[in-house]
Formats: sequence, C-alpha cells, structure tokens
Amino acid sequence: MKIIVATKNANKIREIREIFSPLGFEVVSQTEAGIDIDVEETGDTFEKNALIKARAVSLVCDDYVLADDSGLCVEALDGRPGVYSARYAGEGASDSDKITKLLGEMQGVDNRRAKFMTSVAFIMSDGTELVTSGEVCGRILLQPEGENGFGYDPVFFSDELGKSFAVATPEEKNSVSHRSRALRALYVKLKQLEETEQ
Ligand code: ITT
Repeated sequence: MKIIVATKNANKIREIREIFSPLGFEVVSQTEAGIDIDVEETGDTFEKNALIKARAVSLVCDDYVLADDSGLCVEALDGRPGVYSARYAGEGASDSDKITKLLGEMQGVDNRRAKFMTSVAFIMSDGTELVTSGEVCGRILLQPEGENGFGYDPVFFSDELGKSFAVATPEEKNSVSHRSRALRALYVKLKQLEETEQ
C-alpha cells in the first residue's frame, strides 16, 4: 500500500519509513509526491493538527495520506511546549535553539518528568479517517547527550531505554517511541478494518 506522508520534516519521514516499510507500506513524502503546500496548524491538540495536515494533502491527491503531529510535554511547564514544540523558540529556530530555551526554562527545576506525544491521522481514498496516538515517558536531562535523532532527542532521557533518545540507535528509539506506538496502533486498526471488510 502506498502512503503519502503529509510532512516537511525529513526526520519524521525517515522514522515513519523505518517503522512502516517492514510492515509492507511504500512511504512517500509529500515533497517526493510533488505536493507543495503549507498548512497552518491551528489546532490546540496533536489530534486536531494531525487531521488538519492530513486533510489538506488528501484534498489534492487520490492516495492514502498519513500525517504526524507531535511534541514534547514537560510536567513542570504545565505540558509546554506541547503542540508548539516546533515553534517553541520562534519560527525557523534550530533544534539547538529550542534545546537552549528549554534548558534555560528548566534551570533549577527539580521535577524533570516529560513525555513525547504523537497523534497520527490516516485518510483513506474513500475519505475514511483513522486517528491513533502514542506516548513515551522520560525526563529532561541537565545537558544534551548524543548525536542521533532530531529535535529534543539529545535532552530526552527515556525511562525504558535508560539513555537519551540521541544516544539510542534508531532501532532502540523506534522500539519505544511515541511515533512508533502511534503507528503500530494505526497498523492494528488497519488490519481490523481489513478483516471486517473480508
Ligand atoms: P510537519 O508539521 O511538517 O510534520 P514539524 O516539525 O513542524 O513538521 P510538528 O508540528 O509535529 O512537526 O512539530 C513537532 C516538533 O516536536 C518537531 O519539530 C520536533 O522539534 C519535536 N519532536 C517531535 N517528535 C520528536 C522526536 O521523535 N524527537 C525529538 N523531537 C521531536
């Protein structure tokens, strides 16, 4: 099954491909599909924003479309940056700018608990919409550790892996990540749908 992924984030595409290709999906980015649209993420939840992105791309193609909206929710910051994770340090800010801002806000804060969250929206060619979510718990490190991954990975210490997501290999991150959990839940829903249609 061919799926167009409604994102401009190359790291998300890489991870979605790593997780979904072995399950038999052909993962094509919106850029590879020649779709050049910018969507304003006006929702106040990951679920709403994932649907906004998926619907916008679904309107201009006949293929199955998947969108991922995700972010880091820090307990001591009342869940921020949350849905604003990409824009936390301003439009166009680098990953290291975002990390610097986060570590600044977290200076002297004892409660470092945080979670990554993802909602995935999937739209089928007949218009059927499926939404699933995933999360992974951990804590914010005092300083960045590791070079792998992207975004906030260097300062996110995964409870389950016992290391930062940027020290973890891609396989290790994918074995527990918010994104892989949301995608696996989607896979289960797709299989159930397939079975009820047979
Ligand atoms: P699209 O909207 O085009 O998909 P985006 O990067 O703007 O790309 P989001 O609006 O979902 O995507 O923003 C999520 C931000 O949260 C992302 O830019 C990263 O900074 C961060 N993030 C999401 N998943 C992450 C992960 O697995 N590891 C580290 N940081 C992550």
